Amino acid sequence: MTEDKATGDGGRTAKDRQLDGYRVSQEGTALTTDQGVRVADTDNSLSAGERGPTLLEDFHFREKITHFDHERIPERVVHARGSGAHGYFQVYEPLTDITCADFLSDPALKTPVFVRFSTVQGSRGSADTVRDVRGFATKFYTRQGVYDLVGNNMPVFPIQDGIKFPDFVHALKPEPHNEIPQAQSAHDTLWDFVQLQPETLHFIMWLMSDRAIPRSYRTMQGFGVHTFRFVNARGEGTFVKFHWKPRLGVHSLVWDEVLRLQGNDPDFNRRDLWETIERGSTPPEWELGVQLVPEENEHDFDFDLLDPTKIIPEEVVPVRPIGKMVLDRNPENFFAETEQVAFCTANIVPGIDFTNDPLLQARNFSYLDTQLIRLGGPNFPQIPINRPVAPVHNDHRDAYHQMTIHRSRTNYAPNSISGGCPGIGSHGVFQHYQERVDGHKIRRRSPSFGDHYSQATLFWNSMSGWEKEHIVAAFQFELAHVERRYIKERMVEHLGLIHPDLAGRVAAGLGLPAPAVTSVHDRSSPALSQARTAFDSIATRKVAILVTDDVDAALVTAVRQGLEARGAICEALAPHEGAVGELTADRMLTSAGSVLYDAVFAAGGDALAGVGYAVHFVREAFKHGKAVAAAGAGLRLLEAAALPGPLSGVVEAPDADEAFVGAFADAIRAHRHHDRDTAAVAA
Ligand code: HDE
Repeated sequence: MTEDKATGDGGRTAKDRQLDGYRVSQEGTALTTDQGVRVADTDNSLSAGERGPTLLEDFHFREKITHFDHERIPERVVHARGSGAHGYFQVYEPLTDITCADFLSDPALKTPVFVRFSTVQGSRGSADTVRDVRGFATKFYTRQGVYDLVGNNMPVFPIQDGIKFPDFVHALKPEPHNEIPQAQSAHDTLWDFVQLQPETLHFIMWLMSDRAIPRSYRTMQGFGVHTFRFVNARGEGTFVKFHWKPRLGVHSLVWDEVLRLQGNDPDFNRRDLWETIERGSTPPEWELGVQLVPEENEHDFDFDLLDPTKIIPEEVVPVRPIGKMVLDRNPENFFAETEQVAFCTANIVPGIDFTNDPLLQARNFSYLDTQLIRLGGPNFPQIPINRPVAPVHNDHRDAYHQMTIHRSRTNYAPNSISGGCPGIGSHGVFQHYQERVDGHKIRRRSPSFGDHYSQATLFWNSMSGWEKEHIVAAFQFELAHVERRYIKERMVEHLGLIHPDLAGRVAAGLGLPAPAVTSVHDRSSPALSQARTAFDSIATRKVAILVTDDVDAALVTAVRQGLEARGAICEALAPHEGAVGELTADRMLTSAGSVLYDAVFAAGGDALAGVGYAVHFVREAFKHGKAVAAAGAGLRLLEAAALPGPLSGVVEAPDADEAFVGAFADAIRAHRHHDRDTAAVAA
């Protein structure tokens, strides 16, 4: 059982080797029917005469069309649009004192994983960059069976009890009469639900924040959301909350950029993940952290640990880093892997268990149920991407798409004919945590779930100035799209209970009176602010270098080399493809919007200042808070762009020396310069 150790076999995991058995290459093959019969012609159907009717006996035609007619399966009812990747997880040190999970016991072990990131509201073909929660679902192929950590990029959920999920999702999705709007929360039904269901409010604060518009799947956090349980070999439990922290920090887009990206590249997040993994130099990486709460401290908080609309502030219970995950291989076939992967919160392994969080309990039912319709029957765990690497032996039989030829003469237990096999193992078996449960059968929300405002206030209090500005603007944008005035008014009232400052600012934009001031607490959790994330690297940031034929090639090379040595990705953009002076354009300027880049360097030559699209490009990048640099003849472009100043993140110099490159890199490292958010510049 050492095949998953960190060394050997070129870094390939047990899952890779298992998938090898299903991988098929078409190279050098001849076309056949599904029955293996070689085909002579696939361009013309069999007909009675050249201009006559098509014949029913054309089995190749019928098979080809029939297969095509059945190519689609239902998309996921939520999280329909997603992107997946393979990788591995490695624990830093054995956690055997708190959990008997094998994959958390040995730092030398690389457990294969498959991760699927997703948006929630939109259809499979919707744009990536929308205001939405992102799914962050991880399948660990452990030696003890499959463990699924099916999380989101926000640590709280809009509802407390799973029975409200259909209501929430119906309200969120396009409205039923005209199926508008696609992948947007800015419409009446969502906000109607929110104003009537204040348990949504903490989540709504997150949704209105920049967390809902991540720059990349690689720069967002992941959360298990629920409180789970670790269980050790002695059967002792510890409450646990899971956190994924991206190595490159938590970075977001800005709203205007989001809107323009939907046209420029609807696959922006998907492409970013794919290209980064293909490039290989800085594979996406997260650290897994846990917040641990001993069983006896369950009631030490002013909220209920079982309430999924609450966080445990990191300042109260610190996040302990326990391991890292690296995604280093793209799927080979989107449908076979990313579309057919089936996650389920009930897929747990020894050492991890549930709690009575009512949302989690509902999920444990929903996920298996949904796969039955989506993947067409109970044998979906046999689909290659879903197969555990641990051996599977049981008496489940038959059903649609059975892939296994069970040779046993028995399919029941107990049996004597097959020697009692498969028998009950004695070690490594899953043992449910022995929790005492006692109560009346009732339909009632626990009073301990009753406070819907304090943590929404905590979130607001924890934001920096620019984050608050973005939240206010998001509320204004969303509520401006709501037709019914009373819904806006009710929302402003709710916001007043979160923070009068928030309510007043949102109300002002909507032309509504600010609600009466109520007193709110002033506690904060600084760890919630993106202003405190990692800004230590420019690795994988994309830099556009604007050039024209009269460009100084040495200038471009110096800057490019300096930035690439720091891990950035540079592309030279010129008014035309092909040779530009002594350089070669990576892309035609007019085929690439500034929104596809994190920074822009105006390199020149002299002609650049006269290229209208280049002027627009720089102004737009500036408007979106990006690092803007110019040197040599490129300075003229900055003059033509007439950027307001002085504002941060604009770097200018006659020559591109090391100091210039260093200053530009520092400006890029800051990700976005938010003092420009309100700068009066049209782009
Ligand atoms: Fe899900 N959710 N969910 N959810 N969810 C699904 O399962 C559901 C919830 C999450 O990439 C569905 O296979 C209910 C919380 C992710 O394939 C479905 C409830 C969290 C994904 C479903 C929740 C999530 C799903 C749709 C409330 C964050 C995508 C297709 C009780 C912790 C997984 C599917 C992937 C997918 C039901 C609440 C995250 C219908 C009933 C809380 C990341 O089963």
